[in-house]
Amino acid sequence: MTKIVLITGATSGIGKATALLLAKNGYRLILTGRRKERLEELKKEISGEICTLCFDVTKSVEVENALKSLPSEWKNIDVLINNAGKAIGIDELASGDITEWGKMIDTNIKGLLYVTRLILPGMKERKSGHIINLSSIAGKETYPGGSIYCATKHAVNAISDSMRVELLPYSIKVSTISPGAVETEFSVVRFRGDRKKADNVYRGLTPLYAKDIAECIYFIISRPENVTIADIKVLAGAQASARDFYRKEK
Ligand code: 8X3
Repeated sequence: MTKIVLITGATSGIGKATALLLAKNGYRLILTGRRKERLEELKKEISGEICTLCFDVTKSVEVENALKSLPSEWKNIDVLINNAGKAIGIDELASGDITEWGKMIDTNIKGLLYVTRLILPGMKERKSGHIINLSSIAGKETYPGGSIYCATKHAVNAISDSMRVELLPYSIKVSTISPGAVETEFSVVRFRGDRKKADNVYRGLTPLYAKDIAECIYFIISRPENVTIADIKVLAGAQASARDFYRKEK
């Protein structure tokens, strides 16, 4: 039977690239995001069986109402890809903005929890399912100016590792993917819209692209039943850690 995959944050970057690749490979997709117009555009762009749901992962009531509104033929979600996430700012803790901290914590940790909590009961009942949580190299390392973002991604790993044990008796797999430097809107958001600063992150090197991560996600979810990919750490070719890059300056 064709699997149903729900992707959060599907309207851009890794979420969108994953939606395009999975649609091509015949999955039925529930694409979710905050921006209704972008969801509508995406639906037109993708051929295949698509259902869209507009909600903000940080608002638990919105998440609950949206998931409850799914038509019965879309309710049995086989794969959940918790992709929605962001970094805002690269400030040292002493000068950090409390509102921005809240947005990162609410999206990257609470949002993932709100969505997962509502999808798990069905998976447990059916004794099958797969959760893929988007972590980051920032979930394995830390760097100056990254305290809150790194903390949220370390939390994603802790939640994923705990869930993997809790869900063993239900044959529900839990995977994380930990990308390094991927060129998406991520850096533009991190630098609060300053494209020059965002471009500087990838200066002198070829970064990862969203489709590279989408391919890893497709690999993770298409393994046979006897294989669980617990985590994939994927770096750009010219990257050795969160802070080590080999840049070819012009
Ligand atoms: C994004 C990777 O290195 O900018 O998750 O934190 S990094």
